Parts: sequence; structure tokens; C-alpha cells
Amino acid sequence: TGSRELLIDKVSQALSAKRFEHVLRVEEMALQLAEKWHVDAELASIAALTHDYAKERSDEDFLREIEKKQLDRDLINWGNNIWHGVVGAEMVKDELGIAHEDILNAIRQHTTGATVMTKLSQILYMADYIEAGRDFPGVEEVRTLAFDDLAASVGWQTAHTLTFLLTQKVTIYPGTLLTYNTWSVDK
Ligand code: DGI
Ligand code: FE
Ligand code: FE
Ligand code: FE
Repeated sequence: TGSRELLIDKVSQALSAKRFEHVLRVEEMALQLAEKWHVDAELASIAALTHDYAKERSDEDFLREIEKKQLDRDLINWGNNIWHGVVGAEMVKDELGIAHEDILNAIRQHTTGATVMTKLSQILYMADYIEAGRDFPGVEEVRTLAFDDLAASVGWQTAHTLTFLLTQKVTIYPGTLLTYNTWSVDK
């Protein structure tokens, strides 16, 4: 068996069937974007397959990992939405044996984005948002944009997600605001 099959085995065991199907759709979209934007297909595949690996872990697991890896103390004030990428990347590294920093950074950045993002990271951020199972107003528009102007599509997603979060009256992660200021504002 190849490395993709081994990875699929481990990831599928860590996730519900529904979420694993999302992961496979993210991989499909990430591969299409990688071809379009000349990013290595294997890196895109691995990043997509592992991006939500930690999503179903307990809060206790994440808090233990933050302590163990001496990550930013402020992280303890957040929750699964933020942890599963930023802290989850540590679990992907240790438990799945993935050491490639570009992949780990793409996983870390897949929910909130970041001021500096590689093309691989932009692709994962977009593939997670526009995979074939996603349905929201504007999804067709932003799917087209991701293949037309990748950076503009990152800005589009960030502005729309932030607008949505504001209607939900939830706390905004500072990194989300930094991403907005970098990618969504006319310069
Ligand atoms: O893991 P997925 O469901 O595939 O998607 P995701 O990792 O991109 O997003 C997970 C959730 O995180 C999504 O419901 C939106 C939310 N989120 C993104 N940025 C922020 C946030 N939630 C809060 N409270 N604050 C943020 O800045
Ligand atoms: Fe996620
Ligand atoms: Fe996302
Ligand atoms: Fe996801």
C-alpha cells in the first residue's frame, strides 16, 4: 500500500464518516487548485487529507498538547474551531509522522488564514471552503474566483467569514482580523 492509503486509513479512523467524506472532497478540490496554480500535487493531497485530523479530539487533549508543546498561552482561551488547526498540526506531526513544514503551516492556517500564506496554504484554505459539498450564497462565484485569482479568493472568503462571525456574536480570533487586514482590504 502507498502512503496515501496508509494516511487515509489513519484519518478515517479518527473521524466520523461524514467528516471523512468532507476531507476527501477537500482533497479533490485541492488537487484541482494545485494543478491550476502549479503546486505539488502530493503536498496538496497530504495537507487536505490531514487538515481536520484533530477535529474530533477532546478539549482535554488539546489543552494537554498546548502545555506539552509550550504553544502560545493565549490558545487556552479558545476552543475547538481554533485548536483543531493550530494545535491539531502538532498531532498530525507526532501521530501521522508528517514533518513537512509547509504542510503543517497549511493545516495551522486552514481555519483563520494568516498574513503570510504559501500557495499551498492558500489552496487548502480555499479547498476547505469551496469543496463540492459546500453550499452557501456566492459559492459558485468564489469557486470561479479561486481558479481565476487565488489571492483575491482568500480575501473573499475572509471577508465573508468575518461578516458571518459578526452576526453570530462570537469572539473573533485576532489572527482572523490580521488575515482580513492583509487579504481583504484594497491596498
Ligand atoms: O473544520 P471545517 O468545519 O471544515 O472548517 P474550518 O476549520 O475552516 O472552520 C471551523 C469553524 O471555525 C467555522 O465554523 C468557522 C469558525 N471560525 C473561523 N474563524 C473564527 C471562527 N470562529 C471564531 N469564534 N472566531 C474566528 O475568528
Ligand atoms: Fe477545519
Ligand atoms: Fe476553512
Ligand atoms: Fe475542513
